[in-house]
Amino acid sequence: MESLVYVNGNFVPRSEAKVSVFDRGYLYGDGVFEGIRGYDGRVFRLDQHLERLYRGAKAIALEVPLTPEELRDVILETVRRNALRDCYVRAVLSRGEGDLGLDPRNCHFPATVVVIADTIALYPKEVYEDGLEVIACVTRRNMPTAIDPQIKSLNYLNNILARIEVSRAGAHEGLMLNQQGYVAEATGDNVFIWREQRLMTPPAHAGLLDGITRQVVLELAEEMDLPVREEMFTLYQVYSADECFLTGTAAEIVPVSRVDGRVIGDGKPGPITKRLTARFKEVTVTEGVPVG
Ligand code: PXG
Repeated sequence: MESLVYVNGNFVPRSEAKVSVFDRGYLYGDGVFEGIRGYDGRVFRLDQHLERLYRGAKAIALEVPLTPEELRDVILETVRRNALRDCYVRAVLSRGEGDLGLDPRNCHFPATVVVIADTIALYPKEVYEDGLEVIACVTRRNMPTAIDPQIKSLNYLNNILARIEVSRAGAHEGLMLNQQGYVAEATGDNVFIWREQRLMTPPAHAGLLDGITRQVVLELAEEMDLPVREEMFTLYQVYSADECFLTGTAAEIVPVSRVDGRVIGDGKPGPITKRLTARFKEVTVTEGVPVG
């Protein structure tokens, strides 16, 4: 059966789920989005995702026609109508349909609201056992003084350019450095290293998306009494780390086995990565908002 997609107030079959070619999301990447996961009939960290989405909308001066509570209900309803227990939800807000020209005042309709509930598998299953092959990308993370990476905007071209480098190198993922050359994040995930008995991840002001999975891992590390630092680090510190892993809603926690050909630790998921992954699995199936 075809999946149902929420488009501006209606649930329509996937093949009929369409927005105008005059939509500013399509014309200019003028909008924001979220990727959210459902586990065993519960939507994980739904309120944090909604907060980030509405903060991003505010930052780009996009007026959302639904309140966060209404959109929350729409997301849960979309999952329910598709009878999915494990899923990936994409919520997309674009400024809407209008005449050509950059000025948002050319926009005559309310913002476009789309909610898709589907499934996602970002990496092949083996990499969760064997680890990812990662490269450092030449494309830098865009500066916070341009589009702030905290805004999960529909402009992902910078990250897509980095992702093209990754595919051309035959790797699984890529690290993106900030303008100063410090490691910021991966193309669609955050990065952690375990080094000198400390867990480290770059701080949000390094110019990265403050990922919700990143926040969960920081909470779990604290709960497990692991020493944690949000601190800038260089590729040297990644190459010489004992463990490295990436985090993201789609990726979850995924071990890294090699970076630019350097084997991380013994090339297998390390004990800290494994412990965090095990705890992460527990919280994802127990703490989300029940779909009902
Ligand atoms: N950094 C970037 C640049 C991202 O886009 C993350 C980190 C992880 O954040 P969360 O909140 O998910 O822990 C993201 C997440 C997709 C897709 O296709 C989206 C992301 C990652 C991978 C795939 O929807 N964004």
